Amino acid sequence: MSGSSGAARVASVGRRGLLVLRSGREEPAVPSGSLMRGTRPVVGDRVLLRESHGRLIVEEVLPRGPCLSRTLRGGAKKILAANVDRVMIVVSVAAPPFRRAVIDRIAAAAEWQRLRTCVVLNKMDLAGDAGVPEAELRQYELAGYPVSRISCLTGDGLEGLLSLVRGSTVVMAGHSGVGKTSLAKRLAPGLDLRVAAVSERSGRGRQTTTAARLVPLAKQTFLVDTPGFRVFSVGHIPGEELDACFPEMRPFLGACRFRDCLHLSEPECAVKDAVGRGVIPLARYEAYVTMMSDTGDETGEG
Ligand SMILES: Nc1nc2c(ncn2[C@@H]2O[C@H](COP(=O)(O)OP(=O)(O)OP(=O)(O)O)[C@@H](O)[C@H]2O)c(=O)[nH]1
Ligand SMILES: [Mg+2]
Ligand SMILES: [Zn+2]
Repeated sequence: MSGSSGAARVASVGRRGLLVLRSGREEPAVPSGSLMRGTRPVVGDRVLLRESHGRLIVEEVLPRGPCLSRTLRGGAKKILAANVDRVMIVVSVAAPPFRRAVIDRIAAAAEWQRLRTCVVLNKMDLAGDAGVPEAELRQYELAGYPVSRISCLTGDGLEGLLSLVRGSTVVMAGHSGVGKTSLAKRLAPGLDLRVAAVSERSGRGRQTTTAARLVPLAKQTFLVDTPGFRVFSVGHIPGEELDACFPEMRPFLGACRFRDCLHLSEPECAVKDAVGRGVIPLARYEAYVTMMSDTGDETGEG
């Protein structure tokens, strides 16, 4: 028996097949032969299914909306999730320590796709010892990124987060061990996902999540849990488009002496002038300069 079985969303992609989400239920499916030669499905894709001999076959990947991507070693672009509305950048107060570079990078990748972005600072229960990087977080708030301070351990701040994501597909991204999967489990209790302690020796996460997964939270609300990484390269963003991926720089674009100014060493640069006057935070400009020489994820972690 075979027949048309309608539409679904890709929940996860494995080596041999994938899981699709249909009416809130996860079911195994395999890509059709012709699909294997064309667009490979990624998490979040909307797909058309056919049922054949009791198996679900993915016939077609529907045209993609906005995606969050990063660049791998060698320069290939990897899509973390497709058809997303929002990006949630997850960082932690401690264990692993707060690192701001990842925020600059993921935010730029999100801006490039015009995705709404927020920052989630997890492990607030550890703030007593580690302190909260308030000055840095303020810079992101001024750039237009709401910051939520939460603890997956105590549950603090989680209610507000749920109201922020309602009605959208949100992809979480951040270093290994910051608590992305813990957050997914908190927001979707009963979910069968693995969480593991951060290595005491290295202070790093253990890369517990190995593949992205689309988790239904409520009607029309989805959360994508993704594997942690060491480096989030934005080598796929063309150099001349990176300035527009920094909201603080946008008011000054077009005001430089040279129309094709990249705001590096050119004279009479309106962006560098604004940095000098303290209008654009120096750390954000430095992040821009570093990212201008991105080629790919140096560690090669997929
Ligand atoms: N103290 C504290 N620990 C937390 C909190 N949230 C998560 N953890 C712990 O942090 C460790 C890593 O959590 P995960 O949820 O696996 O982190 P992840 O970001 O999914 O990591 P990867 O899958 O490797 O990318 C686990 O031991 C969690 O129990 C929190 O709010 N406070
Ligand atoms: Mg995880
Ligand atoms: Zn300039």
